[in-house]
Amino acid sequence: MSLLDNGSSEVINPDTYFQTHKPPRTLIENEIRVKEFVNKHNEARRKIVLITSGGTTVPLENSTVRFIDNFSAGTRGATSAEYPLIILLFDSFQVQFSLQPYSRHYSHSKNCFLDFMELKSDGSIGVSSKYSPKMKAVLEKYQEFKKNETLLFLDFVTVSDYLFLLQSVTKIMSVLKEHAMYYLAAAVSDFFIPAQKMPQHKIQSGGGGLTLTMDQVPKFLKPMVMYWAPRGFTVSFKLETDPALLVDKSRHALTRYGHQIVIANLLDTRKREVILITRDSEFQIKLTEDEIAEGKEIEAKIIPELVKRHDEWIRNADNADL
Ligand code: 9Z3
Repeated sequence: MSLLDNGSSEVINPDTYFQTHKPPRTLIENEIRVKEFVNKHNEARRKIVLITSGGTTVPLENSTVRFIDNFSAGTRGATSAEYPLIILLFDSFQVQFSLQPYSRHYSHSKNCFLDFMELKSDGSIGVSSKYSPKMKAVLEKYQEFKKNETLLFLDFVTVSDYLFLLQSVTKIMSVLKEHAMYYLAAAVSDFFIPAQKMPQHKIQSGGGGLTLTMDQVPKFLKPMVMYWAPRGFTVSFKLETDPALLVDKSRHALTRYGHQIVIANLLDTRKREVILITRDSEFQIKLTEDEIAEGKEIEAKIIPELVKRHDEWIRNADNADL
């Protein structure tokens, strides 16, 4: 007998999902913030990249005590958001905080924050001289983005928050047409328990084990690419643990959803090797041993490649309009 039986799960279409689930309480205020941000940059004809980052949780109770989480630390999204682009980041805000751009260099460090400090001879407190060159460089970049207001930060916790936010944000960003890039790096749950099937209160123990039946999360990429943001440049990530499945599953996603790029990565090697897959090409991006030793991050190669391809996408659309 198999421990897992995922053949009988119900498939809900995205419209039904949105009709039968409550939007997050902060959705309207977030939509207002996003509209302001998008309109400001759209007036200046700037490109905007939506980065989704971190993992979504799946609650087991409506008044949630327990939930299912996943491994994502949000490194991919937070690292990608440090490049000089106009960015709308939505990031998971789990119990184990997901990493955020700039502060990520320190927040999950094994050092206590006090280890980064030192007492100066005049009695004042400052950054330890050992860490200050790197911290200065990060601080300069951080202050630059704050001054220019080039990053808008929104957060989600559950897969439901994520889906509602994604629908709203991509619809608002669709005014940018080809100037929008959607970079979907969040690790989105594949299975969930619909609100109407969840108990209201904490599941009680004492009656033996617990058996869960979960439905499949609706395939939101299809309506996103077809209706919410049809002219944008969409890049999704495909995560697998079995190398034999990776490329086929990524190709399948491209044909099924009709978007532009799938970045295929394996759990174990995701920080040093990915494959950019389009309908007619495969392009490997890899860090060399020397680059890994220097501390180079793979996003330093992924982002410029995507910016180049997005610019081509915009040029092709401009030529088609002529
Ligand atoms: C990814 O594959 C990301 O690269 C990682 C990054 C989540 C592996 P970390 O956050 O890890 O840096 O620790 N994201 C997409 C995973 C995903 O849920 N993809 C869906 C799928 O595979 C399609 S949108 O079906």
